[in-house]
Amino acid sequence: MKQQIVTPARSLTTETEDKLNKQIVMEGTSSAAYLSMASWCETKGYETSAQFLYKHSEEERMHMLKLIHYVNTAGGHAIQPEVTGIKHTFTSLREVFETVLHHELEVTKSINSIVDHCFQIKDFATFNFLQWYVMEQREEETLARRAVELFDLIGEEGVGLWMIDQEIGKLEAFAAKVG
Ligand code: OFO
Repeated sequence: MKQQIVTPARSLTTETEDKLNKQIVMEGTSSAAYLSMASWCETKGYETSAQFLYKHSEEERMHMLKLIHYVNTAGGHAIQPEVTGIKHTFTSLREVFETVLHHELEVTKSINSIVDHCFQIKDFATFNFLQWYVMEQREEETLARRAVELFDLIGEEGVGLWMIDQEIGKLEAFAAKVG
C-alpha cells in the first residue's frame, strides 16, 4: 500500500502562534495603558505629554494589528486580546514616564525571547518579521529613557514641570535621529 505523506498546512508552529498571541496581548495592553496615561495628562494640563501619549497609544495599536495580520496570514488565528487592569490615575508626571520606561523594557524582553525561540526552531520567516519590533523597541526605550532623564535635568520646581512637558514633544525627533 502506498504510504500517504502528510505535510503540515503551515510553517508556523502552535507554540510560536501562542507566543505571538501573548505578544498581541502585550501590545494591546500598551495601547490601552498609554491611552489611559494620555487621558490623565490631559486632565492635569500636561498638553504636550498627553499628545505624545495619545500618539503612542495609536502606534501600539498598529503594532498589535501588524502581529494579528502576520499570525492570520501565516495560517494561525490571532485572538483579540482581553485588556484589564489598566491604571487610570498617577501621582505625578514623573511616575507616568517611569511606568512607560519600565513597560517598554518588559516588552523588549518579551520580543527578544520570541526572536530567540524562532531562531532555535529555525522559523526564519517569523524571526525576520520580528526584526522590525527589535528596532522599534530600541527607539521606544531611548524615548522613554530620555523622558525620565528630563525630570532630573530640568528639575520639577517652579516652571520645571511646564518645561519638561514642552521638552517631551521634542523627543520624537531625537529618537528618530538615534534610531
Ligand atoms: Fe509595541 O512597542 Fe512599545 O510597547
